[in-house]
Amino acid sequence: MKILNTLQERHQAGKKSIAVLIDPDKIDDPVRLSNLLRLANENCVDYFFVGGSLITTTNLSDVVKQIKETVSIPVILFPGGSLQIDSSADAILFLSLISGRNPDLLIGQHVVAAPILKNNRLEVMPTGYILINSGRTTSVAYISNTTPIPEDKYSLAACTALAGEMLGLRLIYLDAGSGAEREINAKMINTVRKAVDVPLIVGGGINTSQKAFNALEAGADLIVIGNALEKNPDLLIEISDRVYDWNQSVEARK
Ligand code: 1GP
Repeated sequence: MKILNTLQERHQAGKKSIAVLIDPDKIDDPVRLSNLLRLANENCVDYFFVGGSLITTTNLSDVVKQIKETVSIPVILFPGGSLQIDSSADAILFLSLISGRNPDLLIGQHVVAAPILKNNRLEVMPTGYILINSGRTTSVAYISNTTPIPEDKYSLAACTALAGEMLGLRLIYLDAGSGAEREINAKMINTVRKAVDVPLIVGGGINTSQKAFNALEAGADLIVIGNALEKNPDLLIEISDRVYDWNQSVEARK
């Protein structure tokens, strides 16, 4: 089954998922990556996101290859630009940065990437990407040359997501940016959740299991954890326990 369909089914059933974000730039040691892969595998992580807003190294393919050779968890590219395409992954978030007004990231890069994607087997997942202000300027805000939506402008974010859904985007990704000072607040997640029917991805600054739980409770379908695992890989155990408990309680209510 396609990943998009799985996410839609899980969303409709009220079940939650976890993605671990791997930024190839931060993987300087294959041993560290294999430890993270083992931990992810043992803790029922649903997806790997691979990418970053600025990749300065050339090891994207090596990272994807190592994941594919080690575990059967699907790899979804989370590209910072049209150069970050690797056909050995399973899928790609085809991101349109709809919170910004940078035409290159709304449609320009997509025109360059489309013929490449047409000719390979990656599942293309059309995604409305919405940046929310989270304190100090994040790499993604700087590199994308866009202004994130202020964190208390709930209806602005909701209307942005709604417009994305009406344009046919199949996922909405609310991102505070990697290593964000503040994660996206529950009211913001909940307001956007109520505005759209598509699955909602939430990430940026989730560095405790309580923050992960808050995001799930507010309506996130898939939470993305990256930075925090660099310092504390065992956080994944705590977060996956909470997601497991959540999904068990959904099963028990059936
Ligand atoms: C960033 O949403 C992702 O785009 C994950 O953020 O690295 O802060 O977990 P963190």
